[in-house]
This record gives sequence, structure tokens and C-alpha cells, in this order.
Amino acid sequence: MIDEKILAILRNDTDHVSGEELCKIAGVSRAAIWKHIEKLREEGYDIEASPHLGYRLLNIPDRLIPAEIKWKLRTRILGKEILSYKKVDSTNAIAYAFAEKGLKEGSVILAEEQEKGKGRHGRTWLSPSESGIYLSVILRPQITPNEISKITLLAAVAAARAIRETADLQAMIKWPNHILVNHKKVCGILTEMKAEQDRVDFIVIGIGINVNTQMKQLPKGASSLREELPDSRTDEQVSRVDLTRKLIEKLEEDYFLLKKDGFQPIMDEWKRLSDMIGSRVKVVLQNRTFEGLVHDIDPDGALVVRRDAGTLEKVSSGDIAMVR
Ligand code: BT5
Repeated sequence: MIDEKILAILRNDTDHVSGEELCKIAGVSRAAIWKHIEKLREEGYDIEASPHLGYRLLNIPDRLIPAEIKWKLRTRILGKEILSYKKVDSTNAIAYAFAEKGLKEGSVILAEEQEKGKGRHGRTWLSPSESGIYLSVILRPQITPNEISKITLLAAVAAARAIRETADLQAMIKWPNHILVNHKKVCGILTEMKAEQDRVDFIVIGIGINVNTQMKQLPKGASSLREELPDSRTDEQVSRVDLTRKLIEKLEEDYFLLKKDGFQPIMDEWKRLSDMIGSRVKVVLQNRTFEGLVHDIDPDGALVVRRDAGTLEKVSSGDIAMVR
């Protein structure tokens, strides 16, 4: 709390703020202010201290610190509670465990690094340190378990919009859970839930985004936002803090839209952000594969593929490879 108070004061002032003034506003002693400043410096804040003038904030770290994400976060429930870690096995695993203990809807778990980042079907999500975003959010929607794929599509819409607005890149959605930039995977989504037969207890949406990650740290076919910036912008870094904040805001916006108007507006947006309709795909299911043209997305979020023989087939889970 005191850290946040000190930061708020320093942020508001482009000039120096005297130690005395900080003491007054934060309500603590000079020595305490000094200790807090030291702690903030350790977190990466560049704070100049001059004996006569006082303190001045020179630079803010691009780290997934709750105080930074919450700064000017325009949401009502998402991100009101943010738990941030340096290194975890998986943010989804942590969010799931906390959700079981009753952590409230909208809580966000963030990590700078994951040692066992989870993909679908037991696969791994590579999560190198301090270059990507690894985020999980807990939702408690009143939906049935078979509607969970709608939540994944909602998250994909939110992530694509956040990437577009923050990094100004043409993020495209690939069904069901990827975001591509220049046909390369920059983001993956893993939605997990705890449910009874006809009722969802909670959902954990896990989103991984390669932000400033180097190509050599990623698997084949993957890339990061920074790697995909056009030549004119190659010396830019993409702000992970700005992108995380935007992602949380978009998730809430789309979640509220779903609650208010149902799934159709999300679906319309999904179609606008995906260039899959009409394209040729290879569908890989557990025991068979087939090819066809993407015909549509059905109201439950399943992919409808027109097989070469002319029949329509619904695919609700599986992997899709684009055939070019
Ligand atoms: C996904 O699985 O794409 C879902 C990834 C979700 C990760 C987030 S991070 C925060 C939260 N906490 C977690 O533990 N997980 C979530 P899937 O569709 O199964 O794709 C996995 C495949 O993508 C792997 O088998 C690799 O081929 C590839 N891959 C692994 N790491 C990648 C990366 N960083 N970027 C792009 N592709 C990657």
C-alpha cells in the first residue's frame, strides 16, 4: 500500500518530490520512505534521489507487477485482485487451486516465467523469463460445461483485439485457441474448468503471449510480437504491462457483452478477426484425419468443415493445420 502511495505521488510529478512531502502524504517516517524507495528500486523502478531536491521517477520497469497493471486499469471485476509471481510451474494450475479455495471471479494470476506451462492435451507451452505474458483469470459464469468452447473463442477475440491495439500488428485468430501474426503462432489459450454435470463451478482461462521473446527461444512455427514488427519499428519493444492491462480490459468487455447479449456478437467479432472461413484445412482428430474447406463456426463454437465429398462435418476439438 505504501509503495503504491509513493508511486502515485512520484508518477504525478515530473519534477522532484521532497522526502518531507512523501512522509506527509504516505504517513510514515523518512527512514521508512527510504526503505520503500530501495524496495521499489529492487523491483526495477529507476528512482533518482538527490539530497536537496528529493526523489524523482525516471523509469518504470516493464514487469508484470500488480501495481503497474492496475495503474489506470479500467475494469470493474477483472484484475481487481492480481497475484504475480516470478517463477511458477503453471499459472493455470495456480489459478485452479485458488479457485477451488474460493478466490473470487475476475482474479488474475501472472508469472514472469513458467517451468511447466501447459498446452492442450498434455502439451507444453514454452514460457521463457521476462519476455512473454503468462496470465490466468478465474471466471464463474452461469453456463453449462458444453459451452466452455465459447469462452475459449471469447478469449481469442479479446487477445487478438488487445494485440492489435497495443502492438499495431495484424493479429488473426486460428480456431480454436491460437493467435497468429504473419501466419506464425504468437499466442495460445488453454481454458480449463471445474464442473458438475450441468453446471460450471469455475473456469480458468490461461493465455500465453510471446511478446519480446527471441525466435531462438520458441518452437518452429512460432514467433513473438517483437519479432513480427515491421522493419521500420525493429528497435521498439512491446510493452508487456500495457498489453496485459489491455488484455484484461478486453476480456472483461467481451465477458460482459456475452452476459448481456449472448454469444452472437462475440461470434461476429470472431469471424471478423479470423480469415479461416473458406480456407482449406486438414483436421487431425484422435483416430482419423480429413481435409476440407472451412464452412462456418456453429453457434456452440464448433468448426464446420465441408469435406471434399460435399458433406458438412462439425469439429469441436482437435487440431487444424492450414493447407496452403
Ligand atoms: C496452447 O496449447 O496453445 C495453449 C497454451 C496456453 C499457455 C498459457 S500460458 C498461461 C497459462 N498457464 C499455463 O500453464 N498455460 C496457459 P496447444 O494448442 O496444445 O499448443 C501447444 C503447442 O504449441 C506445443 O506443442 C508447441 O508445438 C507449441 N508451443 C509451445 N510453446 C509455444 C510458444 N511459447 N509459442 C508458440 N507455440 C508454442
